This record gives sequence, C-alpha cells and structure tokens, in this order.
Amino acid sequence: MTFTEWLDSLKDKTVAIVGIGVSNTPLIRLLTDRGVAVTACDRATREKFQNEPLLTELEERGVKLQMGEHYLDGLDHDFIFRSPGIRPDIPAFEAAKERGSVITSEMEVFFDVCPCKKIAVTGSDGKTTTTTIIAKLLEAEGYTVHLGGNIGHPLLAETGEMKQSDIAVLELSSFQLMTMHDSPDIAVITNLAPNHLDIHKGMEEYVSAKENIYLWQNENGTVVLNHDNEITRSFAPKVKGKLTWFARQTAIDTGVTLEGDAIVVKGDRTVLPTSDILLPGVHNWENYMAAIAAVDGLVSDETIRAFARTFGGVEHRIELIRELNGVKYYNDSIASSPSRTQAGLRSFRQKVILIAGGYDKHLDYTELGPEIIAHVKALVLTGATAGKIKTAAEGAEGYDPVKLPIYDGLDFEGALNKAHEIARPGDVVILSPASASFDQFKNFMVRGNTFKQLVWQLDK
Ligand code: UMA
Repeated sequence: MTFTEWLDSLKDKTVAIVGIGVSNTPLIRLLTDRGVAVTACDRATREKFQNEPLLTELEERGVKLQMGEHYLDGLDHDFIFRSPGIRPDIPAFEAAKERGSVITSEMEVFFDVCPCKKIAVTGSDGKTTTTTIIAKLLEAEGYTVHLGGNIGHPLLAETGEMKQSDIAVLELSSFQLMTMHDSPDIAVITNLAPNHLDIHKGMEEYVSAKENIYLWQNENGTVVLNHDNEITRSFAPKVKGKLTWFARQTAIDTGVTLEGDAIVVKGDRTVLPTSDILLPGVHNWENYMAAIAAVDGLVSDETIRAFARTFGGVEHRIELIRELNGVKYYNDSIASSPSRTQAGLRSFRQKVILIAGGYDKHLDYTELGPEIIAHVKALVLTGATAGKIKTAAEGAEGYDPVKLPIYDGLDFEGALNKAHEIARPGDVVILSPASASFDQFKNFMVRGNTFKQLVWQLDK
C-alpha cells in the first residue's frame, strides 16, 4: 500500500488517537489536514496536560478531545492508534477490537507505506547511538536519510516526501515492536538485558517484542546480532535471511570483530582502528561494530574512518557539559536502567562521583552494586530509587563507607550541589540515574537539559 492509498482508505472512516504525545501529534495534524474525523484521547486532564496551545490547535482543527479519567470510554472507531507507552492488551482496546475496530500504531502504518529501504535498530543499550551512527554514515556517503522512531522523531507524516532511493533509519523500542507484523530490510539488535519491566509482563514478553524486528523478514532480509550477548546469540536458528555477527569478547568465524586495536570484517579487511574513535568507552566500539555490520556494502571504509574521528556523540549520552575548577561534569540522563549506568561508569578510567536515582520501574539494582564499588568514589542519590541503589551499593562485596561515601535524601538540584561541594580538581561528576525520569520530569531529555542548566549555573 502506498502512503496516498493509505490516506485515501481513511476517507469516511473514524479514527481515535490514544495518547497525544510525540508519536501521535504529527499524525493528528496529517489526518485532520485530509479532513479525517479524529478523536484524540489522553489520560492527562486538560489542566495537567502542560501544552494548552496544542490542545487549542487540535480543537481548531476539529479534533474531539477526550481527556482525563474516562479517556478510553466508548472507543469504537474504525482505526485506533495506540501510543508506544500504552499496552496493546488493555481492556478498552480488547473491547474495541471485538466491536470491529483495528488497533494500530504510527510505526506499524509507517512500515506498511514506507517506499524506501528500512534499517532499524533495537536493543537494551546503545540503540540511539548505533542508530545515529548508521544514519550519519549513510548521509556522509551521500544517501538521503530519514532518521526517526523511538529516537524522538515520528516519520509517518513525512512519508509523502520520501523517495524509493532514500533510506529510513529507525530506532525501535520494545513498546513499538510489540505489535509489529513486519520487519525492516536490515535489523540490528545491539544487546538484550532486563528493562521496562514496569510495562512488560516479564523478561519473556520484552524479549519476544524485540524479536519482531527480524522474525517477519524473508530470505532477503539481513540481521545484525551481538554474539557476546547470550540472548541475542540464541536467535540465530530463527533468522531467515542473512545473519551478520558482531563480537568484541567472543570468537566468531565471520562478521565484525576486534583484532588487535582495530575493528575488522573477519577474514576480509581492517575497517576502523579503535584509536580513530572519538567517543569514549568500549561500549562505543560495540556500537561502531554493529553500525559497520549494518552498513556493510553501503558505506566505504574511508567514510567510516573520517566520521569516527569527528563524531562526538549524541546529546544526553555521556555528554561532556563543562569543566569547572578542574572538575568535568557529564550528562548521561539517557541512562534509565542499571545496565546503562554500568556502561556509562565503565567508560571512565578513573572513579567518578555518581549522581543517580529517579522513577521506579521495578528493576533489580543488585548487579549495579559491584559496579558502583569498582567505579564510583562518591554516590549522590535522589528520587524514588535512591533507597534501592543505596542498598545495592551497601550490600556489594568490598563496600567500605570510608571509601564510598553515600549521600541521599536530596532533591535533584541538591544532589548536584552536593557533588559540586565534594568534587576536587581532576574529578568527574556524572548524572547517570539508572532510573527513568518520570517521577520529576516529562522525559530524560528534560531531565538532562535541567541538569545542564544547573551545571552552567554552578558558579553564577
Ligand atoms: N498516555 C496515556 N495513557 C497511558 C500512557 C500514556 O494517555 O497509559 C499519554 C500520556 O499522557 C502522553 C501520551 O500518552 O501525553 C504520549 O506518551 P508516551 O510517552 O507514551 O509517547 P510519546 O510522547 O509518543 O513518545 C514515544 C516514546 N515514549 C515511550 O515509549 C514511553 C518516546 O520514547 C519516543 O521518542 C516517541 O514516542 C517517538 O517515537 C521515549 C522513551 O523513553 C523517549 N522510550 C523508551 C526508551 O527509549 O527506553 C522506550
């Protein structure tokens, strides 16, 4: 189905958009521009919604708003678009399905109508950086690239401008993948570790959602999998098309790996000396390996080397904010799970002052304890998970309250002030919360920007 055919198919149909957020807002505009009758539903009340101008705009477009406690009442529209953060099996959707509604999402329809090649990345850690590297490498090689998905940019409303020779590069979350019935031409899974267990029913559901990124491929598809990760390694027998491994720690016969100080395509050629990679940390070598495997045959090695020397990373991911009195302040607000914080901590050669804590997604923090002992010189805690992180650190082998002072009971700004107060020249202070942001902020970007502003005000 083409984009135009899809839009035409909605004429005289009723559409409900559930969740008025980043994914769905451009879709509402697209549909109302075409005269489609749209009801937009959101659990936030009008007062709590925080974007009154948008609501006014939607009303002017003729959208019927249904907000607050009863926002899911009476869903019987022909098509219902679900936001990624809402489970697809809630009773209101099940009931609507029985009444004949089609429950879908912005990403599902994008896959149906996208006219060009699709490369998509998922995983627990590293997916945004890997997605960004892939997109920028393709751009540097001269392709017209459309970068979107969970990275924060929905693409469906822009499909009309895409050409067959373009490439769409997507980051996909487990929430988006959960209901997918199609896979991209090239699928990449960076790694898998427990995450989002507040929304998913368990690890099994999380993993099987992620698997939708390759299970719908045919023999023409390509899958890039992490050989070091037990879970992704186990997917191999299910791959229908071409499987390309990448591995930093385990031995592989073919694929992208590390030999000496360089990333190589095994048995073929050296692609990228690790000394050419500006981004810090071995986890970024892995991100490059995954990206190199994904763009093999599309991007030249010269382009990859030139890019790696200058790419300084994505905002909110171990982002250097400033150096003040010899202390370097980093923003790693994206680290909304313990494994992300672990990767952040391992990027530094020295022990750091860690600011952590946030919304409680019911994750297990036990494994973060030893990482904190190994990589942290002072721990500053804030938010709902502060107690769990403290317990994990205190319970870890080798914990010594003198070597690892812990400060808690602080608000967000108080945590930064405490870190600033105890930091000495040569220290690294990093916000890497190991928790989501939703207890205090709209999302990790708002949290990171708030942190950056506060860091810039430290000497004011
Ligand atoms: N809402 C309801 N009912 C619910 C849940 C939410 O009505 O049960 C409403 C909220 O009040 C909100 C709206 O739905 O107004 C949309 O909220 P949302 O956060 O679910 O969705 P979007 O704003 O569309 O953002 C989503 C992704 N969010 C989630 O998956 C939770 C964004 O990823 C993504 O960038 C965006 O789509 C574009 O595709 C965020 C994220 O944290 C950054 N993702 C997780 C991650 O990366 O770990 C998966």
